[in-house]
Amino acid sequence: MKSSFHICIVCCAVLFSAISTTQSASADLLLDLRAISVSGTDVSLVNSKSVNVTNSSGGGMIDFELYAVVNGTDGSALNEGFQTYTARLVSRNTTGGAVLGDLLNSDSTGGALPRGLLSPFNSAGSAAGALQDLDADTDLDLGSLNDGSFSSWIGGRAASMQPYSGGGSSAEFLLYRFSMNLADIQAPAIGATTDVVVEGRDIATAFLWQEDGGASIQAGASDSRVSFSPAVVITNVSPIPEPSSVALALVGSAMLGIAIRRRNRLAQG
Ligand SMILES: [Ca+2]
Ligand SMILES: [Ca+2]
Ligand SMILES: [Ca+2]
Repeated sequence: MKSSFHICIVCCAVLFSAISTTQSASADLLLDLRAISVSGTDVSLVNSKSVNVTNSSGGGMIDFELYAVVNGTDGSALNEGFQTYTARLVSRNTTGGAVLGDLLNSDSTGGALPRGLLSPFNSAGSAAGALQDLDADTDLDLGSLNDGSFSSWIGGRAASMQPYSGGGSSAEFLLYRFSMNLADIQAPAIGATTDVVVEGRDIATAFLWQEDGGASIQAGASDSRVSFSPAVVITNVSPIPEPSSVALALVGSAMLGIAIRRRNRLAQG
């Protein structure tokens, strides 16, 4: 009797854990920030979440895109939709990092791709966001810290709910493009990092989307159905040897190997 009661408790625990796992797997809305390209000799793109820089006075540029990724639960991405977001973008110095650079949301400072609000999330009432220093580290970020007012935030909205029509297993909507202008890269320590992050306005009307063809969902940044991607991490790395000097070193060690083998053969002969 005691053991069957125990088994029952275990079964309930397993069932409960299975249910919780299923619920947390429905990711709902993710605001995903990705580094897409870099320019300048002291900047390299590792992947969409990682950029390496070396100390220099040469500068460089990192280009970013902001996506909304909507995940319903019925296995089809084609009945997901997206309409509205209100967000800010900040470069924050962490773990000793101090890679400073103003964010840019217009095309006036060069670069191949258009920056700012991207169609169709640029209809009436949208705003590209104010350039201002949100974290007191002297470089310019984008948006606002004030949940109480729409002023200065990046706010993009489409005229109507936009159904997803692309391929892939999750619905991804390209919202916004911006760059970070690394005018003078002075990161103090090897391994120090600076995080570029997306954050949202915490007001119930900040985000508007649709899942599985259902009713529109409206929520703010702190709602459990809204999440934000990990930061794009800019890391100060040691200067990497020039490819030509690496090649020279390889040729040198190969020739040394040949010389040793020849000497050994002569000694044996
Ligand atoms: Ca910064
Ligand atoms: Ca700043
Ligand atoms: Ca779906």
